[in-house]
Amino acid sequence: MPGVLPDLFDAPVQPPARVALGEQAWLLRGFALPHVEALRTALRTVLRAAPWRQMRTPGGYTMSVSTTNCGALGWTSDEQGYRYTPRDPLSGQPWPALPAALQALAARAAAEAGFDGFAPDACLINRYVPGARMSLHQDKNERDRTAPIVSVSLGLPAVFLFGGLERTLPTARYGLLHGDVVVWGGVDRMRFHGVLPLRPGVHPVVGEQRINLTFRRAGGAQPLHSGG
Ligand SMILES: O=C(O)CCC(=O)C(=O)O
Repeated sequence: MPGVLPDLFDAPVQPPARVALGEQAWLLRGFALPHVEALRTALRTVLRAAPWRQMRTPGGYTMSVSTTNCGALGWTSDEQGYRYTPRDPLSGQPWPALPAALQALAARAAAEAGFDGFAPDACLINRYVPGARMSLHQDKNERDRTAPIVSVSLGLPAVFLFGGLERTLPTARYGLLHGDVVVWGGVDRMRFHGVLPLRPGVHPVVGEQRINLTFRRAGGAQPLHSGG
């Protein structure tokens, strides 16, 4: 029966649109692709007010990523520790506002992963150049840990490490591509995670770098939804 079997074998292999990283943790492949231009425009606006800087860790090391923030609260690190601040310590000004389009994207991704009503008040933006990495850590500076974390990747591919609730537990590795979104919350909210050193390359849209935006609820509890 010509024409039957060849169709089966010729079908392109589609990567799964959603990959379960845990009970309440998902990798949403390409979820941000329709919003890349909005993300890049927002990033340019944020950078004019709050340029990249390499923060120092409490232990006195300089982080390999460059960082900025937008939203009511911005994540900051220096010799005094890790914390969220309402103002950019470089300028003394409030962090640039979180653009509505980005807030909506983060809320949609969270809902897709089972977390309705996500209202981020902080967006940490990290820039990785080749060799830059993020060591294994837990996100624990946020007051509201009932809200998930939504992480959007742009540019060069990276290897994301997703571990357990103890640093020593084994980590799984996931390739993160331009436009991918990872969401973790609930029972997976406190899982250790990190990024291996970025390999050199040139991304056709973003160039020789990777940009990661993580949306969080860093201040008080999420607004209550009245429903209906
Ligand atoms: O760059 C990433 O994919 C993860 C970033 C991260 O772990 C963080 O900002 O806490």
